[in-house]
Amino acid sequence: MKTKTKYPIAIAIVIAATLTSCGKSSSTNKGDRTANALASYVAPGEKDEYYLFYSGGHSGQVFVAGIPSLRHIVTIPVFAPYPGTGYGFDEESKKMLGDFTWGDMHHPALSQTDSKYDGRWLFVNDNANNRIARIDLHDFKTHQILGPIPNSIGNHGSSFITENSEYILCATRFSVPLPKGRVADPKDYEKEFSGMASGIKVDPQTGEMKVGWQILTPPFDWDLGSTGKGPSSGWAFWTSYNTEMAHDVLEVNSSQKDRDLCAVVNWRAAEKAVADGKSTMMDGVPIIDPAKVPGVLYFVPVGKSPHGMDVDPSGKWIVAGGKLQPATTVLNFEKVQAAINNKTFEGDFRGIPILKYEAVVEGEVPVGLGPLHTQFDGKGFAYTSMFIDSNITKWKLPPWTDEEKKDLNKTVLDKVPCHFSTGHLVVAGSDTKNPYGKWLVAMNKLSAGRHINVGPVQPESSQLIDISGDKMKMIAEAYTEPEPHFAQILKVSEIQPAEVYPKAENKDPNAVWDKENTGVTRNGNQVVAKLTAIRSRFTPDRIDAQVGDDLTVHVTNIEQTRDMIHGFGVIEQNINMTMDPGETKTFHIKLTKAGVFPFYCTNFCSALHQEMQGYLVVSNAGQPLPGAVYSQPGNATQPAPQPAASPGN
Ligand code: RUQ
Ligand code: CUA
Repeated sequence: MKTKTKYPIAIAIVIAATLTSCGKSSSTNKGDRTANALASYVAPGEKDEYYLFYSGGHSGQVFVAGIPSLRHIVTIPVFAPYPGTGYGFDEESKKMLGDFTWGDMHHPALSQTDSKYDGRWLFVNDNANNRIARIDLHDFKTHQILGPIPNSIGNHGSSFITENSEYILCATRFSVPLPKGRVADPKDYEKEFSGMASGIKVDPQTGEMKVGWQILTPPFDWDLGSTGKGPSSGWAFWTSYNTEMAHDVLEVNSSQKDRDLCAVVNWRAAEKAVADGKSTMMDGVPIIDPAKVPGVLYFVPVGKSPHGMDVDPSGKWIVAGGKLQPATTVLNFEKVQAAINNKTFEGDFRGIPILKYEAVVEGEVPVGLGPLHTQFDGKGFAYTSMFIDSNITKWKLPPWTDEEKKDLNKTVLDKVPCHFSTGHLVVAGSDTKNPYGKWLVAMNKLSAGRHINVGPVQPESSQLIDISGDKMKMIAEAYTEPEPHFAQILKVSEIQPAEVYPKAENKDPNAVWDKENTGVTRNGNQVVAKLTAIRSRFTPDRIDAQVGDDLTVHVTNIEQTRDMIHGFGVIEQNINMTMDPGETKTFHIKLTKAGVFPFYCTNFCSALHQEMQGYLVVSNAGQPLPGAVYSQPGNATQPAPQPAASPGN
C-alpha cells in the first residue's frame, strides 16, 4: 500500500467545517425578509403545495414536511418502533421489524411510471441492516420490509428506482466474504471480499418486493447511484470510493488514486442473463458474474472519491460529485454507448471493461469544493451541494457553447451559501423526466448554533431555496431530528390518501364491529379477546386471564370519522397500539405475572378520553376469579360482560 499521506485534504475538510461553524446568522435585509416570509408562509387553515419526504437517517423513520412551510407534519415509522403510532407493538409491525430496533435510512424513492412519479409507493433503504421498505401512499404506512437482503452488506447505494418501478436497485457500501457467514481475514480483502449490486423486483400491482438477481462486484465501496431514463433507459450508475481496495485506515488508504471507478450497469441485460440461465445460485439468489456475462457491467473512471451520481431529466447527462476534487464530472451517455459499442476501453479490471475516460466525459465543471450531490430543474440547470464550501452551486448542463467549453467556469452561474456543510439536496421532481422545479431543499449536516440552544444534542438544518429565477434565493430554514439524507418532493394534488379505512375494506378476520361479536374466549391456555373501540369505551372493558396464558388481543376502531384514533396501552406490559378509524390491530403476550393491569386509550379522542379504560385481570394459574368472563380454564366461548350504551358518541 502506498503511504503518501493525504492529511492535507483531511485537514482542509476539518478547517472548512470549523470555519463555517461560527454560528453567525446570515444577514438578510428587511425587504427580503418580508418577501421570503411571504414565500414560505402558509397561513393557518391553508395547506402546503408539496410533500417533502425526508429520510430520517439513523432514526430509521421518514419525516413528512410541507413545502413551502417546511413544517414537520407527521413521522412515518419504518425501521424502528415508534410508540407515537403504536408501530412495533402490534403483531404485524413487530413481524416486519423482526429482531431489529433500528435502521439507517438514506435514500427515499417515489415509485415511477414512465419516469414520472405515480404516487403509489415510497421505497426507503436501510444501510445498517440491509433492508428495503415500502410505504404505501394510500395510507402513509409501512407495508413491507424486505431483508436482510442475502449477499448484501451495507445497503447504502439504494433505493434507486427504475423508470417504471420494475426494480429497486441497490449496491453495497461494504464488502465481506460471501456468502454471509463465511470468515476470512480482512488482510485478504482483495481476494476474499466481494461487493454486490442487487435488483429488487417490485410487483407492478401490489408493490410487493422480492430479491430478483444480483451482480457480483470487486470489493469497492459502492456509493451513490441513480437510474437511467430516455436514452439511458435500462441502465444504472454508481460511484465508488476505495477502488484501492484498502481494508484499513480508509481515510488515507482509499484516497490514493486520482480516479475511482464508477459502475455502469445494464440492468435489462442482467435481467436477461438470469432468464437465459447465465447465473449461479448463492443463498437462494441468482448471481451474475459480470466477467463471464459481458455487457452487464462496465467501469468508468471519475475524479477521486466521488459521491453522488445523478442522471439528469433528459437521461443524457450523468453527473458525478468529486468530493475530493473541486469539480463535478459530466458523462455523456451517448458517448458511453459509443464507447461500449466501439470497445473504446482503457483496459479492464478483473475482466470488466473500463471505458476510456476521455471518450465518455463531456467536461469537468469547476463547481467548488466538496461537491456531493446534483439535482436538476428540467430547464437545463444543475444544482450541486458543496459540503466544504457550504453552498449550493447552480450551473448549466451541456450542450455548451464553444466559449463555455473553453472555460467551463462560464457554466457556473450562481452560488447560495448554506448553513452548514450541505450533504444532500433535493429539487422537486429532479429524478423524473418532468421536474416541478421551483423549490430546492438543502439538507445540511451541521446547524452550528443557528437555533436556540438545546444542549449538546444538535438538530440538522434544512433550508428552502427558491430556484424559479436566475439567481437562487434563500427563503427559510427549519430543523429536524437526525438526520435527513436524501428526500423526495411530491405535489400534494397528485395523491388522495385515505383518511379512514372504510369498514367494507377491513379484511382482518379478527375485526369485530358489533357488541355481539366482541368478547373473550379461552381454549386451553389460549385466551383471545376481540374488542371494539369507539368514543369513549372499549367493549368489553374487562379481559380475564391467568398466569401462563397466551393472550391475544384484537382491537377494532369502529369509528368511520377522520381523526378519531384510539390507542390501547396496557400498564406494565410494554404494549401500546393505536388504531386508526376502521383499523384492526392485534397484540400477543405471554402472561407471566398476576395482578390487575389497567388498559387505556393512549390517543386523546374525546372529552371522555380519560374514561376510556378497562382492566386486564390476570389471576394466578388455576385460580380464576368467580366473576371472570370464563369460569373454567378450557371452557369454550363466554359472553363478554354486557356494557351499558356507549356514552361518547
Ligand atoms: S449519502 S450526503 Cu448516505 Cu446519501 Cu450523500
Ligand atoms: Cu379513545 Cu382516547
